[in-house]
Amino acid sequence: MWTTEKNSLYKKFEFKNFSEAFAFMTRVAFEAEKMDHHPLWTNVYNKVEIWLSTHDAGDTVTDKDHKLSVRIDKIQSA
Ligand code: H2B
Repeated sequence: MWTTEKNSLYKKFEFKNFSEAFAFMTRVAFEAEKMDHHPLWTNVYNKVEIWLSTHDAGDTVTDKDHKLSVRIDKIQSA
């Protein structure tokens, strides 16, 4: 579930291993690029943490962040 943290939408994802985590990140990267909306994220082994905010709107949460969060959830459950 996405929460609000540091003026961002935040969620932590956990996968079986690094390959699964990185495959997820690759899919998210293509989606983000399509939307011209790029996440702040970290990855350590099987964990991916994502913060979504809109820098162009003064680092606040906007509709673009909500849209990308929905797409990321779809990628995760695909
Ligand atoms: N990603 C995110 N998350 N927020 C932005 O405001 C943003 C972005 N702006 N990706 C875009 C790129 C902008 O900086 C460029 C110039 O299009």
